[in-house]
Amino acid sequence: MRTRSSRAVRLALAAGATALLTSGCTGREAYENSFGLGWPKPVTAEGKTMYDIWLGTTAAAAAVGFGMYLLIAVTVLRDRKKSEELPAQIRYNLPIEVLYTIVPFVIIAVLFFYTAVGENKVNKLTKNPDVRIGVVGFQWNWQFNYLDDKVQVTGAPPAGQEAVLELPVNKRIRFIETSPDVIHSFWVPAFLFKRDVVPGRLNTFELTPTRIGTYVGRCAELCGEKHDAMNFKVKVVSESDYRAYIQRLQASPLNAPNGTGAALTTGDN
Ligand SMILES: [Cu+2]
Repeated sequence: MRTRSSRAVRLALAAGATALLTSGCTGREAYENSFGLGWPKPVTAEGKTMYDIWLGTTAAAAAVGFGMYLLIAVTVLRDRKKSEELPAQIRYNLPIEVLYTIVPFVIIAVLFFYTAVGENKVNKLTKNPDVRIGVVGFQWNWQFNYLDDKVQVTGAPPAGQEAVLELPVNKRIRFIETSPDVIHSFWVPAFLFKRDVVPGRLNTFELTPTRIGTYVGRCAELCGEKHDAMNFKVKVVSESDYRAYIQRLQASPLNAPNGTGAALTTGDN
């Protein structure tokens, strides 16, 4: 029995050491390779803010959780039945009651503060964004309007050609969303950002992609029968690749404004 349990302990230690060694790195590298406690690494400047809030709230939740388990363990071990004598019967303890009213309030206030500050930072609109993209979510696909260059790309519904949104790296992109039918939701997990696309409204936000690459995009609002066909891709490319892409779009008559689906064009604001 003893041998088996000591072998289990040794195995657990070996597994832990292997995990540490294989993930062993420092600073920036550690950040790139870490698992983000369940979150992907953000590839936008704004995503870092949300990522930090996530890490902070998770750390706070973990601290509260460990604190509770510790208190339970102390009570279980210290106050277990020792004799037939009934322990002292206490009705209330004012200091402790005040403490467990104030402490959660302080925790919530701090979390609320950082959330509000982060939200304001991420929602901020600038006077002169570098690129303006009109995003139209419709049943059941996406249209991306390059408003500065007057070209557009439309994904073929329901599951034909996937809509691809190309964006230049390190440029501030303004997204202006709308929908001609029902509520959709523009979601790029790697951006750590999601915003509903609402008929009759122009939801506007700005993001700055910071890493070249191809990222998955989804509709995150159940919008009807072929909701699952509303997949798209975001390609973050260099400035020169972006210009070349826009020129290719301009050369194709299919991608002229209103070339496909006049009803879908986003208002220019
Ligand atoms: Cu949708």
